[in-house]
Amino acid sequence: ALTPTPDDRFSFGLWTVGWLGADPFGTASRVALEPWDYVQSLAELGVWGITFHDNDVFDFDAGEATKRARVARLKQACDETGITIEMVTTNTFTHPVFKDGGLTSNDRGVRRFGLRKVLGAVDIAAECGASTFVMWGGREGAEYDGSKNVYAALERYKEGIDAVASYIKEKGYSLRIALEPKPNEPRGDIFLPTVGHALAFIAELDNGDIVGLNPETGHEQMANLNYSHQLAQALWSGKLFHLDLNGQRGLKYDQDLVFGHGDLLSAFFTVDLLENGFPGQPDAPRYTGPRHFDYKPSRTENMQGVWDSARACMSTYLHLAEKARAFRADPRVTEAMEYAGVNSLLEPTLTAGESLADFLAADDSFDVQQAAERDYGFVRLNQLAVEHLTGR
Ligand code: GLT
Ligand code: MN
Ligand code: MN
Ligand code: MN
Repeated sequence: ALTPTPDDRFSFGLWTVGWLGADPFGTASRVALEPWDYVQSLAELGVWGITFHDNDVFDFDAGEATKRARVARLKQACDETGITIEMVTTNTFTHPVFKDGGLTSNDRGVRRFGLRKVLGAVDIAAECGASTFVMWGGREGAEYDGSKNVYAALERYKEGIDAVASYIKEKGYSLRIALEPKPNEPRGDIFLPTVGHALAFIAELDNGDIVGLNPETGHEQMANLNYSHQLAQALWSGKLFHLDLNGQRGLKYDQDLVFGHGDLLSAFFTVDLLENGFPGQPDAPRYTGPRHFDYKPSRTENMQGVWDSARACMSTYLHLAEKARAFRADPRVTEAMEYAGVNSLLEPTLTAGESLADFLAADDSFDVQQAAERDYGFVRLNQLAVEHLTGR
């Protein structure tokens, strides 16, 4: 059951298994394969889908004919191996022209160039049958407060995202945009640093109906946030369009570890939410998209380690899914959740039809002292999760 099949709908970015290990201190430790060669190997592992940036498939300065030929070759490899291209995105961060951002650069010429590049990638996404278009604005930000008018930057960001969304609508593409927050790296401060900031931004858009989120485990954790809570709020807002699963150990550079190799207990509850939904709420929104991994095979590994780490992401997910199902089915957990009042939170605070006047006049004969002394049993409930996780 820990061997993935396409039914599990696991997907990988070409830039994940394709990461060559170059970091700010060292050059590549592996050699590049062609995009279609990664597809072949991923299919053999039981992967369902892939995702890519325009420049994972063709060079930044490739001509039209080369672009077309390479995308066609990739598509063909996907068709032949039964792999779905589920998401496409644009690289607006590697080339130095984007050093001050693609959509929020102080240089208007760069913004016009960046927007054209993004629209070009939207066409590729539609042509490849993708359903999601991710926008990670890693270079949209600043190092120095005085260098950027943040009000104007947000106006330009809105202008850019709205333009991309209206292009999708005009063309009749069945694509939705998913914004990917990150607090910092490569910029000192990135705009839309967390899920919450992105949700507030989306609410201000003219075309926000087709704009949602692609939250990444490590990115939220770099902001010291609880990833499962961020997923939950995105679901509550109807905006969890896609996700980037990986691992991160604490507040440091973006590690992009294998899923589960960071905060394992948090990964357990992430999978629990994705697989089992909100407890006691079968009708609440659920995530139905691909289980997408955005991780980097460590620089210490050769190709053996690349495929081992891709397999590890998937088998850990399946393992946690099994554990999370057993956790929810355990009568001790049901009892502990009952004791903890987990389902009592489903009940509205005001009674149906109760006016505020009635409410203020009501006598609940509430015992403050007794409530203050109540035991919630959250620790016992959490220990049951730990015991399921560790197989005790
Ligand atoms: C880049 C980034 C990732 C994003 C990718 C999408 S690119 O690797 O670090 O988190 O998801 O643009
Ligand atoms: Mn990501
Ligand atoms: Mn990351
Ligand atoms: Mn990353």
